[in-house]
Amino acid sequence: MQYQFPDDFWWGSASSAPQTEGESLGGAKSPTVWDHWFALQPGRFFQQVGPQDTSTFYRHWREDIALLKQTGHNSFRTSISWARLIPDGRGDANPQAAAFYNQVIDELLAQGITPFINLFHFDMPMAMQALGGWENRQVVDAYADYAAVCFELFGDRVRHWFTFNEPIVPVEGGYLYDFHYPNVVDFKRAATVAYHTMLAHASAVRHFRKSGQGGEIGIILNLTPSYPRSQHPADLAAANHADLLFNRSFLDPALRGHYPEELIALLKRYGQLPASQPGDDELLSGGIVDLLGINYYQPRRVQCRINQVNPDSPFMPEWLFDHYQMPGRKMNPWRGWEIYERGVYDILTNLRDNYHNPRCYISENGMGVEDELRFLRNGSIEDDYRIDFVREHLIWVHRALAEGSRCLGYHIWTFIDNWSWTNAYKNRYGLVQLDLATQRRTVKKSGRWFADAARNHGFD
Ligand code: BGP
Repeated sequence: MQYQFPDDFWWGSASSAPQTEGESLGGAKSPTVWDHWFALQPGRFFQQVGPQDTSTFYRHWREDIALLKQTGHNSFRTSISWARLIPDGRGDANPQAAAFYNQVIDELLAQGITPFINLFHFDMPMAMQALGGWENRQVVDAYADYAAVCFELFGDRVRHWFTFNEPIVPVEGGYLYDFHYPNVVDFKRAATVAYHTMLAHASAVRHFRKSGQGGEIGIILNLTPSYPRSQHPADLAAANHADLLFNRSFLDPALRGHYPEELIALLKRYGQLPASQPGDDELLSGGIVDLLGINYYQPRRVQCRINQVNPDSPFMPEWLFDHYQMPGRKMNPWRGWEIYERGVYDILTNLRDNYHNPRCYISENGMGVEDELRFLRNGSIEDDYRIDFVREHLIWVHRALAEGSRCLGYHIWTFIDNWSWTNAYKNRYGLVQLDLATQRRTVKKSGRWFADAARNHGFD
């Protein structure tokens, strides 16, 4: 076998409660920001398909876990819905929801599939958002209590916990660039949300350590390597600023237990430093993770600003750099994201060299494609482009492993075509095709390829 991976490498996929569970307002679940926003502005969602319309894992979990097995998974990430487990965000767990998650965890284990459980995937309960969401420290405390409930209920069987998936996305989407609720555009508020999210992370880690349950806890970050247009010092400075704001703002507290001095100085210089309280630094220092999840989709290419900033305009990250599109770059035209497979290697070697080579794994990587029915042959989607995409990324992971990276696995995004934020079902990512109308599931060619790779611990 040309590309052989360790026998205990994690082969799996990632998904999330809000994108798969369905029963969004049933099953005693309370609304999240997504249900609320969809009710307010259905026109923002592709073909007005909302979070209620999913593969309905809430009812199909047993069938889906059988498909996980069939597609070679030895591990699988999903999330717990805070709004389902504790409908008002605070208080006791709903027994019906606890029973659902217990069944899922037990069935995964019975099938030999290790559950990776994430506690928050963009799905703020509306009751908490009504208090100000992550801007309000009471929500930080409520989240920590929710995490403690999860450790107590499921910690005897779950060995791999994650506090957050891509915590920067609600910051960017909800408070900077207007693509998530609550549609605020304000850097200072964005910085506060980011800061409080990391306090929530560290509080959950503290509860986890106190619980004495075995296993490990981590965080999942979408890392976007920042490549400068040239080696000119001004372009290098632009890339460094983008890296500080979009990667190191979460990576450093998660792996080093504190923010980079350079980031603090930068935010101070522009009057954007969020307010802190005594005890925060100590709390953050306890938030160092055991395991880092890395979501990688695309790099960030930047150059120094071409035009001068209008000093009267509100501060935005783009004060510090301009985006730059590399000529000849490979693109995923449906998602508008650059495909740069080597980026995953650059992330892993950066972690090895600059962050003491942490235990980590690729927690998301995948390719969303529109109108996949074009590739239907004899009843199954022949998605060779997805196989190539995964293969090419895995080859770079393989090389990083050979050079000493402690990357422990690879999870594709995603298992089954799922509902995605405002894009709904426009782009399909799954190893398994979903017919939304009939709920019929059909394994794609990539699902069969993935099963073989997982069973053979590699591929040629
Ligand atoms: C990541 C999210 C996933 C998923 C994926 C694909 O940022 O963690 O939830 O949605 O991106 O992106 P999209 O669905 O927006 O195309």
